[in-house]
Amino acid sequence: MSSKLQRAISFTIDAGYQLDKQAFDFLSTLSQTEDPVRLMEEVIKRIEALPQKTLFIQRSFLEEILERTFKEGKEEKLGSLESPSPIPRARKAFHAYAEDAKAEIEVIQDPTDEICETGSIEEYLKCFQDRFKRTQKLLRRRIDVRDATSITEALKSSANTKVKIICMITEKRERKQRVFLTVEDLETNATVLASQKTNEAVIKKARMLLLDQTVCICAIRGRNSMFIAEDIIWPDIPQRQAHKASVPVYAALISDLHIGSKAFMREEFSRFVLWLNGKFGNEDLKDIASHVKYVVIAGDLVEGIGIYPRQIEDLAITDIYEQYRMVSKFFEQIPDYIELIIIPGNHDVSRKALPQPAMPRDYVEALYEGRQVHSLGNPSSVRLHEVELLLYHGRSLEDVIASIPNVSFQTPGIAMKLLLQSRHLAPTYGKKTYMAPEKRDFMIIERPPDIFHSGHMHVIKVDNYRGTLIVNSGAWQRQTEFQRKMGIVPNPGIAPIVNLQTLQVTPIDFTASSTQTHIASS
Ligand code: D5M
Ligand code: ZN
Ligand code: FE
Repeated sequence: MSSKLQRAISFTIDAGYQLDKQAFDFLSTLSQTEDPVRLMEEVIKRIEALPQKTLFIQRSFLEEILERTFKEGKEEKLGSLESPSPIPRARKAFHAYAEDAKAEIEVIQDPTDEICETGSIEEYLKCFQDRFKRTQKLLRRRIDVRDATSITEALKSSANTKVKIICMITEKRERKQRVFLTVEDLETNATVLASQKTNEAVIKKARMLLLDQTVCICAIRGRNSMFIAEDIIWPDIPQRQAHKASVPVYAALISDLHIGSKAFMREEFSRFVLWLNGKFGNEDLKDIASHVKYVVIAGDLVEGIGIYPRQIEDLAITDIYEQYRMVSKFFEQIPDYIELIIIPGNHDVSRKALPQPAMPRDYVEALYEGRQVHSLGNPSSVRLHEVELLLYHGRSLEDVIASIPNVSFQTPGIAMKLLLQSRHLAPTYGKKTYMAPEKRDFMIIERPPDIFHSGHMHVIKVDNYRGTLIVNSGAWQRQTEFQRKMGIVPNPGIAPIVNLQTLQVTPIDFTASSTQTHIASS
Protein backbone atom coordinates (compact mmCIF):
# COMPACT_ATOMS: atom_id res chain seq x y z
CA MET A 1 0.00 0.00 0.00
CA SER A 2 1.36 3.44 -0.83
CA SER A 3 2.25 5.43 2.23
CA LYS A 4 -0.24 8.14 1.23
CA LEU A 5 -3.06 5.65 0.99
CA GLN A 6 -2.01 4.16 4.31
CA ARG A 7 -2.06 7.63 5.84
CA ALA A 8 -5.49 8.35 4.38
CA ILE A 9 -6.85 5.14 5.87
CA SER A 10 -5.27 5.74 9.28
CA PHE A 11 -6.65 9.25 9.26
CA THR A 12 -10.13 7.90 8.48
CA ILE A 13 -10.01 5.27 11.18
CA ASP A 14 -8.61 7.61 13.77
CA ALA A 15 -11.48 9.97 13.02
CA GLY A 16 -13.81 7.10 13.85
CA TYR A 17 -14.98 6.06 10.40
CA GLN A 18 -14.53 3.14 8.10
CA LEU A 19 -14.59 2.74 4.34
CA ASP A 20 -16.74 0.01 2.92
CA LYS A 21 -15.23 -2.40 0.39
CA GLN A 22 -16.15 -0.43 -2.74
CA ALA A 23 -15.09 2.86 -1.19
CA PHE A 24 -11.74 1.36 -0.25
CA ASP A 25 -11.15 0.07 -3.77
CA PHE A 26 -12.14 3.43 -5.17
CA LEU A 27 -9.73 5.27 -2.88
CA SER A 28 -7.00 2.77 -3.71
CA THR A 29 -7.32 3.41 -7.44
CA LEU A 30 -7.69 7.11 -6.98
CA SER A 31 -4.58 7.30 -4.84
CA GLN A 32 -2.43 6.47 -7.84
CA THR A 33 -3.26 9.80 -9.40
CA GLU A 34 -4.67 11.97 -6.64
CA ASP A 35 -3.96 12.77 -3.03
CA PRO A 36 -6.12 10.41 -0.95
CA VAL A 37 -5.31 12.20 2.31
CA ARG A 38 -6.73 15.48 1.12
CA LEU A 39 -9.83 13.79 -0.21
CA MET A 40 -10.43 12.01 3.08
CA GLU A 41 -9.87 15.22 5.04
CA GLU A 42 -12.57 16.84 2.96
CA VAL A 43 -14.86 13.83 3.28
CA ILE A 44 -14.54 13.70 7.07
CA LYS A 45 -15.09 17.44 7.31
CA ARG A 46 -18.37 17.04 5.41
CA ILE A 47 -19.49 14.05 7.44
CA GLU A 48 -18.78 15.82 10.69
CA ALA A 49 -21.09 18.61 9.54
CA LEU A 50 -23.92 16.17 8.84
CA PRO A 51 -26.66 15.86 11.46
CA GLN A 52 -26.63 12.04 11.12
CA LYS A 53 -23.14 10.63 11.14
CA THR A 54 -22.46 7.34 9.45
CA LEU A 55 -19.83 4.83 10.42
CA PHE A 56 -19.30 3.33 7.02
CA ILE A 57 -18.29 5.65 4.22
CA GLN A 58 -19.55 4.52 0.85
CA ARG A 59 -18.06 4.90 -2.58
CA SER A 60 -20.93 7.10 -3.77
CA PHE A 61 -20.13 9.58 -1.00
CA LEU A 62 -16.48 9.76 -2.04
CA GLU A 63 -17.49 10.28 -5.66
CA GLU A 64 -19.91 12.99 -4.69
CA ILE A 65 -17.34 14.91 -2.66
CA LEU A 66 -14.75 14.53 -5.38
CA GLU A 67 -17.16 15.80 -8.00
CA ARG A 68 -18.56 18.61 -5.87
CA THR A 69 -15.15 19.82 -4.92
CA PHE A 70 -14.31 20.25 -8.59
CA LYS A 71 -17.61 21.80 -9.52
CA GLU A 72 -17.73 24.27 -6.69
CA GLY A 73 -14.18 25.19 -7.57
CA LYS A 74 -13.32 25.46 -3.90
CA GLU A 75 -10.26 23.38 -4.51
CA GLU A 76 -8.50 23.45 -7.81
CA LYS A 77 -7.92 19.80 -7.69
CA LEU A 78 -7.10 17.14 -5.24
CA GLY A 79 -3.50 16.32 -5.83
CA SER A 80 -2.11 17.09 -9.24
CA LEU A 81 -2.50 15.26 -12.47
CA GLU A 82 0.69 16.71 -13.89
CA SER A 83 2.86 14.85 -11.53
CA PRO A 84 1.05 11.69 -10.64
CA SER A 85 2.53 9.85 -7.79
CA PRO A 86 4.25 6.86 -9.24
CA ILE A 87 2.17 3.73 -9.34
CA PRO A 88 3.20 1.93 -6.20
CA ARG A 89 6.02 -0.48 -6.76
CA ALA A 90 4.64 -3.93 -7.33
CA ARG A 91 4.27 -4.39 -3.63
CA LYS A 92 3.44 -7.84 -2.49
CA ALA A 93 -0.27 -8.12 -3.22
CA PHE A 94 -2.35 -9.55 -0.41
CA HIS A 95 -2.89 -13.10 -1.35
CA ALA A 96 -5.00 -14.90 1.19
CA TYR A 97 -3.81 -18.43 1.68
CA ALA A 98 -7.10 -19.03 3.51
CA GLU A 99 -9.04 -18.19 0.35
CA ASP A 100 -7.70 -21.34 -1.29
CA ALA A 101 -7.99 -23.52 1.81
CA LYS A 102 -11.21 -25.50 2.08
CA ALA A 103 -13.28 -24.85 5.17
CA GLU A 104 -13.78 -27.87 7.41
CA ILE A 105 -16.46 -27.29 10.03
CA GLU A 106 -18.31 -29.96 11.89
CA VAL A 107 -20.73 -29.12 14.68
CA ILE A 108 -20.23 -31.75 17.39
CA GLN A 109 -22.74 -30.44 19.90
CA ASP A 110 -25.27 -27.63 19.77
CA PRO A 111 -28.15 -27.45 22.27
CA THR A 112 -30.34 -25.29 19.99
CA ASP A 113 -32.65 -27.99 18.63
CA GLU A 114 -32.66 -30.13 21.76
CA ILE A 115 -33.97 -27.59 24.24
CA CYS A 116 -37.36 -28.60 25.59
CA GLU A 117 -37.52 -27.47 29.21
CA THR A 118 -40.85 -26.63 30.89
CA GLY A 119 -39.41 -25.69 34.27
CA SER A 120 -41.13 -28.20 36.53
CA ILE A 121 -39.55 -29.50 39.74
CA GLU A 122 -39.31 -32.97 38.17
CA GLU A 123 -37.22 -31.56 35.39
CA TYR A 124 -34.76 -29.97 37.79
CA LEU A 125 -34.51 -33.29 39.52
CA LYS A 126 -33.97 -35.16 36.25
CA CYS A 127 -31.31 -32.68 35.18
CA PHE A 128 -29.40 -33.06 38.45
CA GLN A 129 -29.71 -36.85 38.31
CA ASP A 130 -28.40 -36.83 34.75
CA ARG A 131 -25.50 -34.64 35.86
CA PHE A 132 -24.68 -36.93 38.75
CA LYS A 133 -24.84 -40.15 36.72
CA ARG A 134 -22.80 -38.85 33.82
CA THR A 135 -20.16 -37.19 35.99
CA GLN A 136 -19.95 -40.38 38.03
CA LYS A 137 -19.19 -42.25 34.80
CA LEU A 138 -16.44 -39.77 33.96
CA LEU A 139 -15.01 -40.18 37.47
CA ARG A 140 -15.08 -43.97 37.29
CA ARG A 141 -12.84 -43.91 34.23
CA ARG A 142 -10.06 -42.97 36.65
CA ILE A 143 -8.13 -45.86 38.16
CA ASP A 144 -8.08 -44.15 41.56
CA VAL A 145 -11.89 -43.88 41.66
CA ARG A 146 -12.97 -47.31 40.41
CA ASP A 147 -13.39 -48.73 43.91
CA ALA A 148 -15.59 -45.87 45.13
CA THR A 149 -18.93 -46.84 46.69
CA SER A 150 -22.22 -45.15 47.40
CA ILE A 151 -22.59 -43.10 50.59
CA THR A 152 -24.95 -45.78 51.96
CA GLU A 153 -22.27 -48.46 51.51
CA ALA A 154 -19.59 -46.26 53.08
CA LEU A 155 -21.82 -45.59 56.08
CA LYS A 156 -22.03 -49.32 56.73
CA SER A 157 -18.27 -49.60 57.23
CA SER A 158 -16.88 -49.52 60.75
CA ALA A 159 -15.23 -46.49 62.32
CA ASN A 160 -11.66 -45.64 61.23
CA THR A 161 -11.81 -47.59 57.95
CA LYS A 162 -10.93 -45.94 54.63
CA VAL A 163 -13.78 -45.22 52.23
CA LYS A 164 -14.25 -43.55 48.86
CA ILE A 165 -17.52 -41.94 47.88
CA ILE A 166 -18.77 -40.21 44.75
CA CYS A 167 -20.95 -37.29 45.77
CA MET A 168 -22.35 -33.89 44.97
CA ILE A 169 -21.34 -30.97 47.18
CA THR A 170 -24.50 -29.31 48.49
CA GLU A 171 -23.04 -27.15 51.27
CA LYS A 172 -19.61 -25.81 52.15
CA ARG A 173 -18.82 -23.89 55.34
CA GLU A 174 -15.43 -22.89 56.72
CA ARG A 175 -14.82 -22.33 60.42
CA LYS A 176 -11.54 -22.18 62.33
CA GLN A 177 -9.39 -23.89 59.68
CA ARG A 178 -12.01 -26.54 59.15
CA VAL A 179 -14.25 -26.99 56.12
CA PHE A 180 -17.57 -28.74 56.67
CA LEU A 181 -19.19 -30.24 53.60
CA THR A 182 -22.67 -31.60 53.14
CA VAL A 183 -22.60 -34.14 50.36
CA GLU A 184 -25.25 -36.15 48.56
CA ASP A 185 -25.66 -38.96 46.11
CA LEU A 186 -28.84 -40.36 44.53
CA GLU A 187 -29.82 -42.09 47.80
CA THR A 188 -28.69 -40.20 50.85
CA ASN A 189 -26.46 -37.49 52.32
CA ALA A 190 -23.60 -37.18 54.80
CA THR A 191 -21.20 -34.69 56.36
CA VAL A 192 -17.52 -34.53 55.45
CA LEU A 193 -14.95 -32.67 57.49
CA ALA A 194 -11.70 -31.38 56.06
CA SER A 195 -9.47 -30.20 58.84
CA GLN A 196 -6.15 -28.43 58.59
CA LYS A 197 -4.96 -30.24 61.72
CA THR A 198 -5.26 -33.69 60.22
CA ASN A 199 -4.42 -32.86 56.65
CA GLU A 200 -2.97 -29.57 55.32
CA ALA A 201 -3.37 -30.47 51.63
CA VAL A 202 -6.96 -31.59 51.81
CA ILE A 203 -8.30 -28.34 53.27
CA LYS A 204 -6.76 -26.46 50.33
CA LYS A 205 -8.56 -28.81 47.98
CA ALA A 206 -11.82 -28.46 49.92
CA ARG A 207 -11.64 -24.69 49.50
CA MET A 208 -11.52 -25.19 45.72
CA LEU A 209 -14.81 -27.10 45.69
CA LEU A 210 -17.70 -25.54 43.83
CA LEU A 211 -21.22 -26.04 45.10
CA ASP A 212 -23.30 -28.63 43.23
CA GLN A 213 -20.30 -30.23 41.60
CA THR A 214 -19.69 -33.96 41.68
CA VAL A 215 -16.35 -35.31 42.96
CA CYS A 216 -14.85 -38.34 44.63
CA ILE A 217 -13.90 -37.99 48.31
CA CYS A 218 -11.41 -40.34 49.95
CA ALA A 219 -12.11 -40.35 53.69
CA ILE A 220 -11.93 -42.10 57.02
CA ARG A 221 -15.22 -43.25 58.45
CA GLY A 222 -15.82 -41.18 61.58
CA ARG A 223 -18.51 -41.29 64.19
CA ASN A 224 -22.23 -40.76 63.40
CA SER A 225 -22.69 -40.07 59.70
CA MET A 226 -19.45 -38.09 59.51
CA PHE A 227 -16.43 -38.69 57.26
CA ILE A 228 -12.95 -37.17 57.70
CA ALA A 229 -11.60 -36.20 54.29
CA GLU A 230 -8.15 -37.40 53.26
CA ASP A 231 -8.21 -36.47 49.60
CA ILE A 232 -10.54 -35.04 46.96
CA ILE A 233 -10.49 -36.22 43.36
CA TRP A 234 -12.00 -34.16 40.54
CA PRO A 235 -13.13 -35.89 37.34
CA ASP A 236 -10.55 -33.74 35.52
CA ILE A 237 -9.37 -34.14 31.93
CA PRO A 238 -6.55 -36.53 31.05
CA GLN A 239 -3.17 -35.18 29.95
CA ARG A 240 -3.12 -35.53 26.15
CA GLN A 241 -1.77 -34.26 22.89
CA ALA A 242 -4.24 -31.85 21.31
CA HIS A 243 -5.36 -32.48 17.74
CA LYS A 244 -3.90 -30.12 15.19
CA ALA A 245 -4.85 -29.08 11.66
CA SER A 246 -2.77 -30.52 8.83
CA VAL A 247 -2.73 -27.17 7.01
CA PRO A 248 -1.75 -23.70 8.26
CA VAL A 249 -5.19 -22.19 8.81
CA TYR A 250 -5.78 -19.75 11.66
CA ALA A 251 -8.79 -18.87 13.79
CA ALA A 252 -9.40 -15.45 15.31
CA LEU A 253 -11.05 -16.06 18.68
CA ILE A 254 -12.93 -13.02 19.89
CA SER A 255 -15.93 -12.12 22.07
CA ASP A 256 -17.76 -9.30 23.82
CA LEU A 257 -18.09 -6.74 21.04
CA HIS A 258 -20.92 -4.93 22.85
CA ILE A 259 -21.98 -3.09 19.70
CA GLY A 260 -24.53 -0.45 20.63
CA SER A 261 -22.69 0.51 23.82
CA LYS A 262 -21.16 3.97 24.02
CA ALA A 263 -18.02 2.17 25.12
CA PHE A 264 -17.86 -0.10 22.02
CA MET A 265 -14.37 0.37 20.53
CA ARG A 266 -15.41 1.18 17.00
CA GLU A 267 -12.01 2.23 15.73
CA GLU A 268 -10.15 -0.70 17.19
CA PHE A 269 -12.71 -3.18 15.89
CA SER A 270 -12.62 -1.50 12.47
CA ARG A 271 -8.87 -2.00 12.44
CA PHE A 272 -9.38 -5.68 13.23
CA VAL A 273 -11.78 -6.01 10.27
CA LEU A 274 -9.43 -4.10 7.97
CA TRP A 275 -6.59 -6.34 9.13
CA LEU A 276 -8.64 -9.43 8.18
CA ASN A 277 -8.89 -7.86 4.72
CA GLY A 278 -5.12 -7.52 4.48
CA LYS A 279 -5.44 -3.77 4.64
CA PHE A 280 -3.96 -3.04 8.02
CA GLY A 281 -0.75 -3.70 9.91
CA ASN A 282 2.79 -4.51 8.88
CA GLU A 283 3.83 -7.36 6.59
CA ASP A 284 4.16 -9.87 9.43
CA LEU A 285 0.66 -9.14 10.63
CA LYS A 286 -0.69 -9.29 7.08
CA ASP A 287 0.91 -12.67 6.68
CA ILE A 288 -1.02 -13.86 9.74
CA ALA A 289 -4.22 -12.28 8.35
CA SER A 290 -3.79 -14.16 5.09
CA HIS A 291 -4.13 -17.46 6.97
CA VAL A 292 -7.26 -16.60 8.93
CA LYS A 293 -10.00 -19.00 7.84
CA TYR A 294 -12.28 -18.71 10.88
CA VAL A 295 -13.57 -15.92 13.08
CA VAL A 296 -15.17 -17.32 16.21
CA ILE A 297 -17.21 -15.03 18.49
CA ALA A 298 -18.00 -16.34 21.97
CA GLY A 299 -21.02 -14.15 22.73
CA ASP A 300 -22.03 -10.60 23.69
CA LEU A 301 -22.14 -9.37 20.08
CA VAL A 302 -24.34 -6.47 21.12
CA GLU A 303 -24.77 -4.47 24.30
CA GLY A 304 -28.48 -5.32 24.28
CA ILE A 305 -31.16 -3.36 26.11
CA GLY A 306 -32.51 -3.65 29.62
CA ILE A 307 -29.63 -5.88 30.72
CA TYR A 308 -29.00 -3.91 33.91
CA PRO A 309 -30.69 -0.91 35.61
CA ARG A 310 -30.23 2.44 33.82
CA GLN A 311 -28.31 0.78 31.00
CA ILE A 312 -30.08 3.15 28.60
CA GLU A 313 -27.66 5.91 29.66
CA ASP A 314 -24.76 3.83 28.34
CA LEU A 315 -26.31 3.07 24.96
CA ALA A 316 -25.21 4.62 21.68
CA ILE A 317 -27.87 2.61 19.83
CA THR A 318 -31.09 2.12 21.77
CA ASP A 319 -32.86 -0.23 19.36
CA ILE A 320 -31.87 -3.88 19.57
CA TYR A 321 -32.58 -4.46 15.87
CA GLU A 322 -30.34 -1.52 15.01
CA GLN A 323 -27.62 -2.97 17.20
CA TYR A 324 -27.69 -6.23 15.24
CA ARG A 325 -27.88 -4.31 11.97
CA MET A 326 -24.60 -2.66 12.94
CA VAL A 327 -23.10 -6.05 13.77
CA SER A 328 -24.18 -7.26 10.36
CA LYS A 329 -22.47 -4.28 8.70
CA PHE A 330 -19.21 -5.31 10.28
CA PHE A 331 -19.81 -8.95 9.35
CA GLU A 332 -20.33 -7.96 5.71
CA GLN A 333 -16.84 -6.53 5.72
CA ILE A 334 -15.26 -9.81 6.72
CA PRO A 335 -14.01 -11.57 3.57
CA ASP A 336 -16.40 -14.25 2.28
CA TYR A 337 -13.79 -17.01 2.41
CA ILE A 338 -13.59 -16.59 6.20
CA GLU A 339 -16.14 -18.69 8.07
CA LEU A 340 -17.91 -16.88 10.86
CA ILE A 341 -19.06 -18.84 13.91
CA ILE A 342 -21.09 -17.18 16.66
CA ILE A 343 -22.76 -18.11 19.95
CA PRO A 344 -24.88 -15.86 22.21
CA GLY A 345 -23.77 -14.28 25.48
CA ASN A 346 -25.77 -12.79 28.34
CA HIS A 347 -26.25 -9.49 26.44
CA ASP A 348 -27.60 -11.12 23.27
CA VAL A 349 -31.15 -11.99 22.26
CA SER A 350 -31.60 -15.53 23.40
CA ARG A 351 -33.12 -16.80 26.60
CA LYS A 352 -30.99 -15.83 29.59
CA ALA A 353 -30.84 -19.32 31.10
CA LEU A 354 -28.21 -21.85 30.07
CA PRO A 355 -28.01 -23.63 27.73
CA GLN A 356 -28.87 -20.78 25.36
CA PRO A 357 -30.17 -21.61 21.90
CA ALA A 358 -28.67 -19.86 18.87
CA MET A 359 -29.82 -16.29 18.29
CA PRO A 360 -33.17 -16.75 16.53
CA ARG A 361 -33.18 -16.05 12.81
CA ASP A 362 -36.72 -14.66 12.71
CA TYR A 363 -36.04 -12.25 15.55
CA VAL A 364 -32.66 -10.92 14.49
CA GLU A 365 -33.03 -11.17 10.73
CA ALA A 366 -30.63 -8.28 10.28
CA LEU A 367 -27.82 -10.30 11.76
CA TYR A 368 -28.08 -12.92 9.07
CA GLU A 369 -28.76 -10.63 6.12
CA GLY A 370 -25.31 -9.66 5.03
CA ARG A 371 -23.38 -12.90 4.81
CA GLN A 372 -23.34 -16.52 5.81
CA VAL A 373 -22.97 -17.07 9.57
CA HIS A 374 -22.74 -20.33 11.51
CA SER A 375 -24.92 -19.51 14.45
CA LEU A 376 -24.82 -21.98 17.35
CA GLY A 377 -26.04 -22.19 20.93
CA ASN A 378 -24.13 -21.50 24.14
CA PRO A 379 -22.31 -23.79 24.88
CA SER A 380 -21.41 -25.61 21.67
CA SER A 381 -18.63 -27.82 20.41
CA VAL A 382 -17.29 -27.54 16.91
CA ARG A 383 -14.47 -29.18 15.00
CA LEU A 384 -12.42 -26.94 12.72
CA HIS A 385 -10.26 -29.22 10.59
CA GLU A 386 -9.03 -31.71 13.18
CA VAL A 387 -9.21 -29.30 16.12
CA GLU A 388 -12.08 -29.53 18.60
CA LEU A 389 -13.26 -26.26 20.15
CA LEU A 390 -15.52 -25.86 23.14
CA LEU A 391 -17.29 -22.51 22.88
CA TYR A 392 -18.88 -21.08 25.99
CA HIS A 393 -19.61 -17.42 26.77
CA GLY A 394 -18.53 -17.75 30.41
CA ARG A 395 -21.18 -16.37 32.74
CA SER A 396 -20.47 -18.94 35.45
CA LEU A 397 -16.85 -17.76 35.66
CA GLU A 398 -18.29 -15.00 37.84
CA ASP A 399 -19.62 -17.62 40.26
CA VAL A 400 -16.26 -19.39 40.34
CA ILE A 401 -14.53 -16.10 41.10
CA ALA A 402 -17.01 -15.28 43.86
CA SER A 403 -16.60 -18.60 45.65
CA ILE A 404 -12.97 -19.68 45.26
CA PRO A 405 -10.05 -17.97 47.01
CA ASN A 406 -7.29 -16.42 44.88
CA VAL A 407 -9.31 -16.42 41.65
CA SER A 408 -10.24 -13.01 40.28
CA PHE A 409 -11.48 -11.20 37.18
CA GLN A 410 -7.83 -10.80 36.25
CA THR A 411 -7.27 -14.58 36.25
CA PRO A 412 -10.00 -16.05 34.05
CA GLY A 413 -7.54 -18.77 33.01
CA ILE A 414 -7.56 -20.28 36.51
CA ALA A 415 -11.36 -20.21 36.65
CA MET A 416 -11.58 -21.90 33.23
CA LYS A 417 -9.11 -24.55 34.40
CA LEU A 418 -11.37 -25.28 37.38
CA LEU A 419 -14.30 -25.85 35.03
CA LEU A 420 -12.25 -28.31 33.00
CA GLN A 421 -11.27 -30.14 36.20
CA SER A 422 -14.94 -30.22 37.20
CA ARG A 423 -15.93 -31.43 33.71
CA HIS A 424 -18.80 -28.96 34.01
CA LEU A 425 -19.27 -25.44 32.62
CA ALA A 426 -21.61 -24.14 35.30
CA PRO A 427 -21.64 -26.35 38.41
CA THR A 428 -23.23 -23.96 40.88
CA TYR A 429 -26.98 -23.52 40.73
CA GLY A 430 -28.81 -20.43 41.96
CA LYS A 431 -26.07 -17.78 41.86
CA LYS A 432 -25.33 -15.41 38.92
CA THR A 433 -25.74 -18.14 36.30
CA TYR A 434 -29.31 -18.93 35.39
CA MET A 435 -29.88 -22.51 34.43
CA ALA A 436 -32.85 -24.09 32.73
CA PRO A 437 -33.52 -27.70 33.59
CA GLU A 438 -33.16 -30.02 30.61
CA LYS A 439 -33.49 -33.77 30.79
CA ARG A 440 -29.90 -33.87 29.67
CA ASP A 441 -27.31 -31.63 31.31
CA PHE A 442 -25.75 -29.78 28.38
CA MET A 443 -23.17 -28.12 30.58
CA ILE A 444 -21.17 -31.30 31.21
CA ILE A 445 -17.81 -31.29 29.44
CA GLU A 446 -18.18 -34.72 27.90
CA ARG A 447 -15.10 -34.52 25.67
CA PRO A 448 -11.87 -32.82 26.65
CA PRO A 449 -11.54 -30.04 24.05
CA ASP A 450 -8.39 -29.10 22.15
CA ILE A 451 -9.34 -25.45 22.62
CA PHE A 452 -11.58 -24.07 25.36
CA HIS A 453 -12.75 -20.62 24.24
CA SER A 454 -14.69 -18.30 26.54
CA GLY A 455 -15.21 -14.58 26.97
CA HIS A 456 -17.35 -12.56 29.38
CA MET A 457 -14.46 -11.52 31.63
CA HIS A 458 -13.22 -8.79 29.26
CA VAL A 459 -9.68 -9.79 30.14
CA ILE A 460 -7.61 -11.62 27.54
CA LYS A 461 -5.85 -14.70 28.85
CA VAL A 462 -4.10 -17.58 27.11
CA ASP A 463 -3.18 -20.67 29.06
CA ASN A 464 -2.70 -24.40 28.66
CA TYR A 465 -4.07 -27.13 30.86
CA ARG A 466 -3.20 -30.80 30.31
CA GLY A 467 -2.99 -30.28 26.55
CA THR A 468 -6.08 -28.06 26.24
CA LEU A 469 -5.46 -24.55 25.01
CA ILE A 470 -7.44 -22.14 27.19
CA VAL A 471 -8.36 -18.80 25.65
CA ASN A 472 -10.36 -16.04 27.21
CA SER A 473 -10.80 -13.65 24.37
CA GLY A 474 -11.04 -10.23 26.02
CA ALA A 475 -13.45 -7.62 24.66
CA TRP A 476 -14.03 -4.65 22.34
CA GLN A 477 -15.62 -2.45 24.96
CA ARG A 478 -13.82 0.12 27.07
CA GLN A 479 -14.26 -0.03 30.83
CA THR A 480 -17.84 0.92 31.69
CA GLU A 481 -18.91 2.85 34.75
CA PHE A 482 -20.43 -0.35 36.15
CA GLN A 483 -17.16 -2.25 35.68
CA ARG A 484 -15.20 0.62 37.25
CA LYS A 485 -17.41 0.44 40.33
CA MET A 486 -16.94 -3.33 40.45
CA GLY A 487 -13.16 -2.92 40.21
CA ILE A 488 -13.03 -4.77 36.89
CA VAL A 489 -10.13 -3.54 34.74
CA PRO A 490 -10.58 -4.90 31.21
CA ASN A 491 -7.85 -5.01 28.57
CA PRO A 492 -9.95 -4.70 25.41
CA GLY A 493 -8.94 -4.32 21.76
CA ILE A 494 -6.60 -7.31 21.61
CA ALA A 495 -7.49 -10.31 19.44
CA PRO A 496 -5.96 -13.74 20.11
CA ILE A 497 -5.22 -15.49 16.82
CA VAL A 498 -4.65 -19.25 16.92
CA ASN A 499 -2.65 -21.14 14.34
CA LEU A 500 -4.69 -24.35 14.15
CA GLN A 501 -1.70 -26.25 12.80
CA THR A 502 0.48 -25.55 15.84
CA LEU A 503 -2.03 -24.20 18.40
CA GLN A 504 0.30 -21.25 18.90
CA VAL A 505 -1.51 -18.05 19.85
CA THR A 506 -0.60 -14.57 18.62
CA PRO A 507 -2.45 -11.83 20.48
CA ILE A 508 -2.66 -8.77 18.21
CA ASP A 509 -3.14 -5.39 19.84
CA PHE A 510 -5.40 -3.12 17.77
CA THR A 511 -5.41 -0.25 20.22
CA ALA A 512 -2.48 1.51 18.53
CA SER A 513 -2.56 3.10 15.08
CA SER A 514 -1.38 1.25 12.00
CA THR A 515 2.33 1.76 12.35
CA GLN A 516 2.35 0.68 15.96
CA THR A 517 0.02 -2.28 15.76
CA HIS A 518 1.87 -5.09 17.36
CA ILE A 519 1.83 -8.51 18.81
CA ALA A 520 0.82 -8.15 22.43
CA SER A 521 2.26 -10.14 25.25
CA SER A 522 -0.32 -12.24 27.02
O1 D5M B 1 -19.62 -8.69 31.66
C1 D5M B 1 -18.55 -7.82 31.69
C2 D5M B 1 -17.76 -7.93 32.97
O2 D5M B 1 -18.54 -7.48 34.07
C3 D5M B 1 -17.31 -9.31 33.32
O3 D5M B 1 -16.01 -9.21 33.89
C4 D5M B 1 -18.29 -9.78 34.33
C5 D5M B 1 -18.71 -8.52 35.01
N1 D5M B 1 -20.11 -8.52 35.41
C6 D5M B 1 -21.17 -8.44 34.59
N2 D5M B 1 -22.32 -8.45 35.28
C7 D5M B 1 -21.97 -8.52 36.58
C8 D5M B 1 -22.70 -8.55 37.80
N3 D5M B 1 -24.02 -8.48 37.83
N4 D5M B 1 -21.98 -8.64 38.95
C9 D5M B 1 -20.64 -8.69 38.92
N5 D5M B 1 -19.90 -8.63 37.82
C10 D5M B 1 -20.55 -8.56 36.66
P1 D5M B 1 -20.76 -8.49 30.57
O4 D5M B 1 -21.55 -9.73 30.50
O5 D5M B 1 -20.08 -8.24 29.29
O6 D5M B 1 -21.54 -7.30 30.99
ZN1 ZN C 1 -19.34 -8.93 27.76
FE1 FE D 1 -20.90 -11.29 29.07
